[in-house]
Amino acid sequence: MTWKASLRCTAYKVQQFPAGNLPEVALAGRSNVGKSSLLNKLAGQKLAHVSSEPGMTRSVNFFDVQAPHPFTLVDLPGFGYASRSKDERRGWAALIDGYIKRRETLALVVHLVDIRHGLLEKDRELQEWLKALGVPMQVVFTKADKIAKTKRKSVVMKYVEMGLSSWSLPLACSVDEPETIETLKAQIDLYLTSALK
Ligand SMILES: Nc1nc2c(ncn2[C@@H]2O[C@H](COP(=O)(O)OP(=O)(O)OP(=O)(O)O)[C@@H](O)[C@H]2O)c(=O)[nH]1
Ligand SMILES: [Mg+2]
Repeated sequence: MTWKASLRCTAYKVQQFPAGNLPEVALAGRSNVGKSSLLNKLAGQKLAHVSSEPGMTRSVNFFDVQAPHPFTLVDLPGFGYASRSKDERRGWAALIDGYIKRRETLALVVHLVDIRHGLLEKDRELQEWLKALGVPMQVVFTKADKIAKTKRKSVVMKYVEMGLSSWSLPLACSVDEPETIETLKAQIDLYLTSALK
């Protein structure tokens, strides 16, 4: 499935969010978990900035995607990164908060979690908060290449047994394994097809 994406808007403040006209799928998760990297793979081109240092994305970036079901893919700043100044962290938190609480077109949050770490406290807080707001979420374990293919299923099942909310069974993705990216694309497409009716 080929998707074509283009940047519509970069927002540093809630006031800069564009009018929502398409269903939105937002990538959320801790800093450095691989949100922007995954976005680039989904889009099939390098649109978002990636860094080995946590705290790279500081704005909310809206990308319009031409797909069987057109939608907007949103790259959010990461959370849980302690080494920035308090003011800066407060600004990002307000931005993520403002986006998730107020975005009427938000259809699905893809919650990215590092497969090596599983859900940490901040991930649990995000899940509780989304549940309380009634926002559907799909869990995706990132950096799957860090774990042998033969062990992935049992690792994912262990995290499932420990408790998590996900629209369908969590997926394990690696930016270096195109088949895992295709599976996620199919899942998002299925969500947009079936759940939004
Ligand atoms: N091994 C491996 N590394 C990855 C993968 N995805 C991302 N990375 C690396 O993880 C680091 C962080 O990637 P980003 O995409 O910038 O992470 P982010 O979640 O957008 O980070 P913030 O914008 O700071 O919240 C980079 O060094 C990436 O190369 C993956 O699937 N496998
Ligand atoms: Mg990023």
